Amino acid sequence: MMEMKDLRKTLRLYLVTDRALSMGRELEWVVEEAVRGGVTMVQLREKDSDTREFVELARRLQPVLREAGVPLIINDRSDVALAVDADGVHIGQSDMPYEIARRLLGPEKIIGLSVENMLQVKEANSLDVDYIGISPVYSTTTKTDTAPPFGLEGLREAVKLSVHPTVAIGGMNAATAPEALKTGVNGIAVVSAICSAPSPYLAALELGEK
Ligand code: TZP
Ligand code: MG
Repeated sequence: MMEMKDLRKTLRLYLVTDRALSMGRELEWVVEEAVRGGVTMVQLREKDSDTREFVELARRLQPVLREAGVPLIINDRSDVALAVDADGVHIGQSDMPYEIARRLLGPEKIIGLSVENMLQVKEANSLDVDYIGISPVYSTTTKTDTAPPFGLEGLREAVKLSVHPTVAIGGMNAATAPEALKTGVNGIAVVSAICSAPSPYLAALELGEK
């Protein structure tokens, strides 16, 4: 476990996995390379796998992530997070309600919540979530059922309004990261810019230098 749950630094470069976008390469390899390149947090996001596969994938990632001191967050599934003793869970607005996820996971685990508009940023202020994911900053082909994008100005406003550590997601890459980070957001969450990169290692390294 992490000593402290102030995630402001840990959110700096947050890899969200997508096996379909990993160009046929093994998930473990992509994650290992990305960790070597400097990602600070990893979310296992499995939209199509069954429960057993989800658990097995999480277990396979744990040795590398533990060794590197990089937290493993499970997308959506509190049961999977508990089953593998992951560091936390990331939930969206139509997933398990935050209070229930917290009750299940206990006070020590990390819980992140996606917010899709300013009202949700405000609502999240009254929850003791560990971070919010501001989603999406830009529209992206990686996830198509998203709310209208915040854009840079919206991101800036959301960061200012939030009492929680923040991470920007949607269209984050080497070209968009510098401006996004200037808003004061604590980090960027990235799918395709790392998973689909010819070298996830170099992609992570470059994004970490922005
Ligand atoms: N949630 C909001 S946008 C998104 C998720 C999972 C996908 C981001 O993918 P990319 O490839 O980094 O734009
Ligand atoms: Mg979800």
